[in-house]
Amino acid sequence: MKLYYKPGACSLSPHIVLREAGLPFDLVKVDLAAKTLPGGSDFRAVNPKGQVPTLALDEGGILTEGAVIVQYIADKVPGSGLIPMAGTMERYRVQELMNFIGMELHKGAVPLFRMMTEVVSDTHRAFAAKVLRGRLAILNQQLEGRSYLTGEIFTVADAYAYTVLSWMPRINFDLSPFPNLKSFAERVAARPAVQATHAAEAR
Ligand SMILES: N[C@@H](CCC(=O)N[C@@H](CS)C(=O)NCC(=O)O)C(=O)O
Repeated sequence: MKLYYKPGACSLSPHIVLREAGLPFDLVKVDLAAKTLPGGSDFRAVNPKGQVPTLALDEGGILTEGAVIVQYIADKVPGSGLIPMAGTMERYRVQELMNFIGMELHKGAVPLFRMMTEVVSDTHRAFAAKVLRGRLAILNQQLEGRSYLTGEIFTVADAYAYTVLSWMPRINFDLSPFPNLKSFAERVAARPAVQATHAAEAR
């Protein structure tokens, strides 16, 4: 497998999951602004969406959409705990969380990034921040009395939530009203696979 990524972007989540799963993979850094690959070729020839994460599969073809990519990876290592078995209620709970993280948190944070300053009005920005605060309060509540989002086992939903939370300093979003989110982010950051992921993306 080959993961197309941009350091610190939402591709961090499948990158973490690949390392947690212990599977072999290659990394390809994408210049998202120019939509080019190392060497200068057009990234859109690989993925017409021009977005990371993109996973090139061993059997050929690509898989896109981070919330689906992480399930594909985790299903390759049954028993890793990264995702409950398909068809179980526990699986739907993880999917419910990932949909919430993707639709409400990931996309909800986008208007707050500095690169959006010219296209997002102050009113829109203030509204987006208010909505995001409310959604983060829900995630904070979900973590009450738990180490990870579904309990004591690290799943793909935790990798995605951690990725989105890692953007909060960059968008000047104060997490101090959410102590469970802060301790969760620290707990995930301390995992050896997560540290290895950050080290690889810093190279
Ligand atoms: N729906 C996609 C969204 C992925 C996404 O937003 N990727 C961003 C980086 S975090 C990106 O590639 N942005 C460049 C672009 O959209 O042109 C997913 O969930 O994987």
